[in-house]
Amino acid sequence: QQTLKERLAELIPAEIENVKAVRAEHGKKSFGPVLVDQLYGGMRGLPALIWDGSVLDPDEGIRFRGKTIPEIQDLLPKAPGGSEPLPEGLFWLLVTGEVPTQAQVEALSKDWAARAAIPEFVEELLDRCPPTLHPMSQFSLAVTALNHDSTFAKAYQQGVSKKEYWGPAFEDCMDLIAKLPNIAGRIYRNVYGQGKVPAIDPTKDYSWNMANLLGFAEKNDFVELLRLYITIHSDHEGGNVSAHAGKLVGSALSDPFLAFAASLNGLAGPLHGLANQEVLLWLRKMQSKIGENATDEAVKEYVWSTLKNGQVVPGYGHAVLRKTDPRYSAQREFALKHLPNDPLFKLVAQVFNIVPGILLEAGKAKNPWPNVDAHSGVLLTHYGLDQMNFYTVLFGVSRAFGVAAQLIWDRALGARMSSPWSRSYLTLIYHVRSS
Ligand code: FCX
Repeated sequence: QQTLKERLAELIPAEIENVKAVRAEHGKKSFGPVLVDQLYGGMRGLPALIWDGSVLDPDEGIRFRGKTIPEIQDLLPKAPGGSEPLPEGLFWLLVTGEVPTQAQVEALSKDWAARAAIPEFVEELLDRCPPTLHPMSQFSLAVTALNHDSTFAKAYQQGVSKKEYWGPAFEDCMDLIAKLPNIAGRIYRNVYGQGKVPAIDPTKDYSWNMANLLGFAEKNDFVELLRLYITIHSDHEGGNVSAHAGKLVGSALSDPFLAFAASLNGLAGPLHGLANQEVLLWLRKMQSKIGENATDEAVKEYVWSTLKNGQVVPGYGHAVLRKTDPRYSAQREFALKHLPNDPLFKLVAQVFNIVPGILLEAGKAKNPWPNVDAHSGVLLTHYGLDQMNFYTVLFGVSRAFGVAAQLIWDRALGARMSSPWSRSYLTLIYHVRSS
């Protein structure tokens, strides 16, 4: 049976030719104008990056290699007795564009389990972090430190040819994904005093091991939740801060560990991945202010007070999406199936009925609908993982899948160092006035 690396080696030459051909024939054509508003507006809507794993449609949401979330839930291999897709399969799909077999996915689980150990000095580094250091900062430190054993950095120092970059980059990306559960598990146990980190079980899948490292593997529904969670958080096209940062830093031929640490630092921002922590904090504050089982009127008043205080409603709005995030819907489906009577889920559903109307009435947000972060925390809390400042770490474990897949292809296709042109205000004014 073919390994992922062998399949990739077959796919790369044709893809190199495709890119060459498209650049030769269309290289001087425009792919859209650049508006002055986009320069000041966070580059919204500016098509400026190649990202192959996924594409985000404002109305329909994410497609992974052309497939929607319900499609991948249906098509990708599952664990024995499970009904959620295994993230191993999603990674295969992101890298190759092909749906893997059950045996290929099982081989990936084994491969990652075999690569999962982290160096002792990284364990010590984490053990020395004060529990008051945010879990995302600890996560980023540890991932940066993995660069110590980077196959790519070593190969580069030894003068590897450009044509061979993708091989060592692939090895680093596999190591990166494989080692994240041990890092995340250690942070969780250190920060929240949850005892010794258990060993990886090489007979189990990635998500089971992640759940076990956190101490929740005996709850089968939690393991299923993690399989879904990692799958849907893996990739969201290339323009979001974490994906973009990883690609940008990787383009300097910083190895995948350094590149992904940059992704994590971006994900740690409250407008991006940290929003899943913020949502839970916001819901808990709401409960302490207006009590549980509050009326719609009381919830409305609380939402308005958030806006009047100059704060955003966390978990709502999106830079690209203009409808309810299908990642939100997938998690809502999971909640309806597994925890329909959970009081916090009921509050999340009540908020879902109220917030969009208020954001529309307030008239600022271009998208009043919920995003992925509005729902993830309530699911984790239900199973007892209620340490909200850990939530973004799980988002980070998942995001590695999408960033890694693109880093491999960027090295395979010889992506050049990213270097867009920046202009000063005065240059801009001169240009627009004289054109
Ligand atoms: N609550 C209140 N105001 C909001 C809002 C919200 N949920 N969403 C957008 N707005 C405001 C913006 O702050 C902006 O105000 P300004 O004109 O005073 O600067 C205005 O509406 C227009 O913003 P808009 O174009 O709709 O949104 P942006 O593309 O600028 O920003 C984010 C998108 C996601 C940053 C924004 O909607 C937000 O802050 N949401 C809350 C935080 C959040 O949930 N982030 C997670 C997003 C995502 F899923 C992820 O990356 O993980």
